[in-house]
Amino acid sequence: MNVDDMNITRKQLTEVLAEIPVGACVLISGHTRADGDSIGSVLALTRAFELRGIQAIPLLADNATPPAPYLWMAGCEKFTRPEELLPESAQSESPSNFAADVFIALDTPDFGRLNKAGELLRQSNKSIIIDHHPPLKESYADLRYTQVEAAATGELIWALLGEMNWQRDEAIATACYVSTLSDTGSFQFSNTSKETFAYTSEMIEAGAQPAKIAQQLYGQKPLAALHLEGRILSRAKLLNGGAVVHSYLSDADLQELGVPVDYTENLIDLIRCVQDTDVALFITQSSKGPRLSLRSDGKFDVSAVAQRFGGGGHKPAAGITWPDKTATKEQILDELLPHLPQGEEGAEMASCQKDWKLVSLPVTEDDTLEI
Ligand SMILES: [Mn+2]
Repeated sequence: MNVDDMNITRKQLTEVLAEIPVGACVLISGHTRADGDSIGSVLALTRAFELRGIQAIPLLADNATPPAPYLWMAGCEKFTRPEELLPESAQSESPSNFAADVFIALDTPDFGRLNKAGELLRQSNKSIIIDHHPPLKESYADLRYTQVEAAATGELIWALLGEMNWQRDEAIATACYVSTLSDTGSFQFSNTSKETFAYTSEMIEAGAQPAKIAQQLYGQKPLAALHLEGRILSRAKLLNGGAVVHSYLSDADLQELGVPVDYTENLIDLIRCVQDTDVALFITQSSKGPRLSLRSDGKFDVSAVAQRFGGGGHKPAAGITWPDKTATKEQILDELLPHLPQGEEGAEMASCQKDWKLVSLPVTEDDTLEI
């Protein structure tokens, strides 16, 4: 389809959504390896349809349960796996049919990231993408609305529901807050704007509880997850003359330490704080092949580098599923590092050998008074 026909304006999107009738079967999906924005935006839009008397089904892209940190969210129990709607028959490999009236893909710029839900999109009568990722040249749906200025798809959904005068209850506010908190790295990343605070302020007004949500998302890890983080921190290394900080993890680490995959989201954030670095690079070696995460402070465009290797994302945050599934970490670094920023010769060493004057921690009169 011609790209110009497929991209729609915000006004057109609101019209399309408003015209979906009661009784329609609506599937709403996020992307593979669901994160906070994927889960939050899907639950928010599902609930918004429900409040209009339209039965929408929140769909996972993978045949898995939502990650543990999100299970407390209202409506999370309604998440449906693609295999529940498309059971493979015992005789043949081919899945059965399930034709939704409307399939809405959220936070997912490319078809591959719909994973198992992709087949359900193909079988649907109409498909719509609502997203904040920079749009790819080719689209996979009938209609596409993209707003790259939105910090999260959940933020976009919140604003959209407001513009359409659709009801926004506490569950929707909470889901959109989860989206925004996740995608802004707790309001730390360069996508955090004054609009972000304006919208999250409205979400709090409507019942979202910041402390409770932060505690659920970041304050409820199994001890083994901390041990995994320790391993990742101890492996952190400076490359490219100190311009790149790198660490990694493998399936074997998870098995050895007994960490569920649910606690592997955003591990790259552990290392991106190293001073004077421009890019953080995290490599996950799994049975499905290597997966890379790249982050920058927004000055260096990591999505351009990711695209060279078949990946994608935003300017400050991108990912790559490495094309060669059998590549070692060293081979990946050899190919990738020339495309990342270069620092000065010897800077890696200098950063580790600063002449710190502090030899012991300062002691206060009464340590118990320190908070
Ligand atoms: Mn997002």
